[in-house]
Amino acid sequence: MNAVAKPVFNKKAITDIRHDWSREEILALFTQPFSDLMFQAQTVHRANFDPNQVQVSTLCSIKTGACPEDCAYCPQSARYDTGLEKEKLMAVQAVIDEAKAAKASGATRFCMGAAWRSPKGRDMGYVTDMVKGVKGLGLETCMTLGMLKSEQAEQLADAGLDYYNHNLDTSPEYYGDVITTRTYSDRLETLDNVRNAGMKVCCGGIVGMGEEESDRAGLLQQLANMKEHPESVPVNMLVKVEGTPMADQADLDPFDFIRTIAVARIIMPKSHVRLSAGREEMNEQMQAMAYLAGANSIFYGEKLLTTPNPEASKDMLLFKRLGIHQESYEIHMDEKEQAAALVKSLAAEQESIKNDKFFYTA
Ligand code: SAM
Ligand code: DTB
Ligand code: SF4
Repeated sequence: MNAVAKPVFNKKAITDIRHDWSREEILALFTQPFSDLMFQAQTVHRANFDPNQVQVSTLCSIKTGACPEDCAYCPQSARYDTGLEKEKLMAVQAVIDEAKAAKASGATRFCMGAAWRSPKGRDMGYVTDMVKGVKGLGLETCMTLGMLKSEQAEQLADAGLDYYNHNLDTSPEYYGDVITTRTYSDRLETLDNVRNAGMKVCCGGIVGMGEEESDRAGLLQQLANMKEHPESVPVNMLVKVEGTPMADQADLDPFDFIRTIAVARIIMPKSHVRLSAGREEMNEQMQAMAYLAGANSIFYGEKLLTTPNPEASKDMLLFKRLGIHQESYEIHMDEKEQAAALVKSLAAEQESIKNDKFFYTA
């Protein structure tokens, strides 16, 4: 006869924010029976969030391809022939137009990504204008531009950037098998600079890159043991792109992906956990299971940065079938400030080349 499962959590444990997780404790969460793990994740999720609410972000690649870094998963690295057409930095107005369209289709956060190792001095004025213009539309803003110095983080924070995305990608031990052109501690330094500048941190990683379960535990351990948990934790399933060194990587067991979401939910109870890249290859049942495991954020819109994502209408239909509603966002900027932000970004646009979606080779 089966023993009755003992309740694992007391009331305090489900809302407790801890920063002292050991690898063994995290691995013990991973390796327990699937049903027990899902029950714990649901318990934590329901104690901290509306379980039927999901935050919706749209991505925009403001500068595509020709990146000098060697991230083995990435279609935008100049080192791999992925057939991707490189593009110049988008013009400020073109970014604002895309943000307007994203807002009209229901997104509340607009995430701008650039295929850079780090932004250069001459880029900063343009990206800060993008932040101001997008914020002026009443959207939350997020950027991912590579490594940031503390002054650059401050400039972005001053422009009103809400979130900065910079992923640790994997465990410290597996990291060297994936990227050699920047170190784990470089990444931690950028994350410190973002936090010290007062922005919210969006930091997660990729699973399905040939790593072990212990590496997935190691990534989550790094995130949960930061001084403050990242407000947003994207869990990406590797998108295998022809031409990258990871194109032929073996598939990860889908349950191991769901387990990663569930453990992230348990050890970072108040963070938004994002069911991030890889949804195009997931069926609806798997996505529903990810929501059950505690995912409460997605990228919404037909494209991620360079690879496809499910159509917005399909996501809306799935939300309807599951009884999920979108998290709303209200901007607390007074109207004058909004108008000034828009005027400033439009003025910068006048200086850039006219009638061109792109600006300069960055
Ligand atoms: N260049 C900047 C950087 O790396 O910090 C920002 C853009 S980069 C494309 C943002 C993140 O996208 C990466 O850190 C990685 O986690 C994720 N990513 C890139 N290619 C991916 C892929 N093929 N599958 C899943 N996630 C991917
Ligand atoms: C994140 O963690 N995932 C997003 C976002 N942050 C920038 C990017 C996913 C990229 C997937 C591959 C591509 O479309 O190029
Ligand atoms: Fe460049 Fe970012 Fe891609 Fe790495 S992940 S190659 S830094 S765009």
